[in-house]
Amino acid sequence: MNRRHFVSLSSLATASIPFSQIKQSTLKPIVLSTWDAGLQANKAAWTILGKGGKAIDAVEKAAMEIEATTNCCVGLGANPDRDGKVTLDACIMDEHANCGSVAFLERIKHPVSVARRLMEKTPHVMLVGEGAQQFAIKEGFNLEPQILSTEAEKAYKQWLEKSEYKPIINIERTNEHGPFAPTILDDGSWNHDTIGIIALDSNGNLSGSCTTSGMGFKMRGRLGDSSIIGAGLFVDNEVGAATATGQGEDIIRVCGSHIVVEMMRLGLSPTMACKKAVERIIQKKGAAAAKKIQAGFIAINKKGEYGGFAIQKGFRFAVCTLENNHQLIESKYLL
Ligand code: SD4
Repeated sequence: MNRRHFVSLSSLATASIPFSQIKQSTLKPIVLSTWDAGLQANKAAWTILGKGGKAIDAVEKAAMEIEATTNCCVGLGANPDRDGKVTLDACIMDEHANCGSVAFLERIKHPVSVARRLMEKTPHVMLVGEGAQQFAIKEGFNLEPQILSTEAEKAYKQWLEKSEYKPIINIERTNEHGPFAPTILDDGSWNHDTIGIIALDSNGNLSGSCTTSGMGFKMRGRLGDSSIIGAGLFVDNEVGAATATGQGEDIIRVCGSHIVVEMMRLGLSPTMACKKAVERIIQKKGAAAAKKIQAGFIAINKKGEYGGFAIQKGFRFAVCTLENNHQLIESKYLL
């Protein structure tokens, strides 16, 4: 992604729309992605969904689009762990409840595609670390050089000055911008490191994907929610799909995306279902501690209704439907 493209996304970002002003669509297809980078992801997804293609292909393509960027978001250009190595987690889930997940994967450009290959070609759901890398290489994925992107190297050097291990997801890179800075900062970098994508295709089938470099400067080997089916992503083709972003540890504790889908099964709208998952995190963590973290969910139900909810202000998600062409939406929030 070049600078000009960033600027155009940034200007779109400032034009985000409060959720209440968005016309709800009950038309298929629809794609929803977390954060401002979701606009770019949705555009990639729409090249498939807009032509009547399958949701599973769309969510993989959208995740790949962002994995290929080199600006401290997700993929190999992202922030490293505290040992200076980029380690990636991703998962994918289709309309038949097939799922694949890779975690602690190094030097592979498209973890989401390795996850899909695992889902389609093996009896397993998860592969981690060296085993995941071996599988990827055997499947023809290139082993990329172990180097940091310019942005990540700069951020890592800055972090090394204090080497403070204070992982606060989604607000950790905002010191000079205030606690809840925009999701695209003035220097063009993103203050988050994950993208989750959920889609309903024109045949009425749901799928989702989620890909991340995890929390910047994390402990080596640390996993968040993003590659955990039920936490970072969950799809039930009879009901709906949900994905999460934010402090992975707290999302795992409540199995967040699974809660959202189960709440939709009970009849809640996608927005209210996401709110329930946020409330559960706050209930478990306590309001004072929850104020210090961010976690957000987005969801689509089988009818193509959609919504999102976060703990804090500042979470946005992108939607594309036939009626709402590439909108960025300010999520509702609780605290
Ligand atoms: C994690 N949930 O690794 C991810 C981080 C994230 O935007 O969502 N960042 O915990």
